[in-house]
Amino acid sequence: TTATGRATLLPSVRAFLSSPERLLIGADRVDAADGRTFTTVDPSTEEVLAEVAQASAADVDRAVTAARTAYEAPSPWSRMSPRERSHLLWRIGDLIEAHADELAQLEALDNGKRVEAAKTGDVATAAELFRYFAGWATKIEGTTIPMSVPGRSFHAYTRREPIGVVAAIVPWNFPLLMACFKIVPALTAGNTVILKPAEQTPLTALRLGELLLEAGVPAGVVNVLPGYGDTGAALVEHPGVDKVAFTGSTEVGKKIAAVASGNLKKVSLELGGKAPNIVFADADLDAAVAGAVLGGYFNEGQCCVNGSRLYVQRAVFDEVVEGVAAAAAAIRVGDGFDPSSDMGPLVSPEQHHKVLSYLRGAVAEGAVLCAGSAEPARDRGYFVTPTLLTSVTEQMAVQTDEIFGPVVTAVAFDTEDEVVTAANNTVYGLAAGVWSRDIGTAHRVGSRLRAGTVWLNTWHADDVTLPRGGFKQSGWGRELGSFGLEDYTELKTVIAELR
Ligand code: TXE
Repeated sequence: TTATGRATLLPSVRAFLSSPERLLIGADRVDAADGRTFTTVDPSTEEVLAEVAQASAADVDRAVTAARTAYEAPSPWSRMSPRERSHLLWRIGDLIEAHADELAQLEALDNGKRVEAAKTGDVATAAELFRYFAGWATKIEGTTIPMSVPGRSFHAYTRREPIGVVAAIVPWNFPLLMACFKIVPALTAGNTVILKPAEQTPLTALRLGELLLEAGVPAGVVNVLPGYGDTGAALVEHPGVDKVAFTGSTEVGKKIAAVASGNLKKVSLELGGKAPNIVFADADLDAAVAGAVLGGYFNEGQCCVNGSRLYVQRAVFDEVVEGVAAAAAAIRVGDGFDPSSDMGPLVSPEQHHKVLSYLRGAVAEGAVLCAGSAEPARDRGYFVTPTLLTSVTEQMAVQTDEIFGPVVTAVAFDTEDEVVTAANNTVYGLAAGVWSRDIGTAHRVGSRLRAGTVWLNTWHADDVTLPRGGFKQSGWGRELGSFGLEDYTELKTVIAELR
């Protein structure tokens, strides 16, 4: 393990980085069965942070056995009462909060995001998720349902039972938080979990696994298997996995759905997006500009619900574009550990290359860069400046594809019908937004947009209480809130004849 040279690193982070990053199976940190490892890199410095055990199909087998044993009666987990589970979940929330600085530093090192953003966003929300779902553990209820069979008498009711072993396959943009999006409702409902973090960002998942054991989660209830796509694929194929919960690209989501069509395990998918952000001329333009900036560049643009397509009514187009361009130009790009940075690097060389290629392609096709540049922002590290493109057509790749970087396109529109058609002209349907002072316009347009989340006069406003997920090719199922919990249960109908 190569520790990084940063002066502000906590001793606990240094200690974690200097110990071998092994798999977590049952209660044990173990090497991969075939001894393979991979490295994870600091996106600001391109330095190797750690060498991490790389799980193969043999390790997936071991983890499935551990998760299955932990699940099946009479295991401690299967015997734990809802109230005990509730208390345990709350304790984990407290433990995450107690380790907030450490987790935030690890996240910032591995992903590149600002330490402060990781602490107040990712880590704080992760802790809150445990607390919110702690309340649900004692409230997973069924219903009694009347039956009408002439001359006979019945008592029929439903039960919500855990599904079994859940494979959680997560991406690198919010590594800890996306892991918790899946682990928390899974545990609340009584499942066991095998977590496969993204190859770019395995560190906080491994640290979380340790904290869960420390909080009292029984061995085998959560296992952590770092690795690449083949590790994820082995989980999807494994007959001992009952459900796959995935967040990532639409491309991989389709592969997972195809494999699951063979073994019919339950699948929930949270996939890509290309959210339209619609500004009407009667909007509060200062708020709309601020919302477009937050919606466009939050998390270095690496967020599935970012408002990457800005549509502005023609009368205010120039004013809004100038406002967003000025704000984008003022964003200071730099190391996530430097308190003066507003935006860190992208996560990986692949993502850096992808984003710059889209920008160069758009410029070659005639798009105009009003802010930012299609060149790397620095010689070292995967930095890109926040960009705003105009003179974009609906056919350009920069307008149709999910880019996942700080890239916003701005297009002018005249009528409501025209903009609704353009906004919905995408395979994605994750998020959308409308800015207007007319509540009729805002709610009417909101109802016409085909997206799982619609923001009216705001962007990125969110809570762990609210379901989220995608229409169209943005996914299957919903996460968080009570709706999200349902996706981690099987519904059983029990019919008793009263003789
Ligand atoms: O995603 P992948 P990548 C989008 C975004 C980004 C693009 C590519 O546009 O630029 O996807 O990113 C695991 N079976 N999003 O390549 O490959 C993989 O190891 C099972 C949007 O990083 O989808 C990782 O753990 N698992 C998104 C996870 O899937 C497989 C967030 C996601 O990686 C697998 C991330 C397979 N065959 C990227 N192949 C969002 N919705 O927020 C890979 N994986």
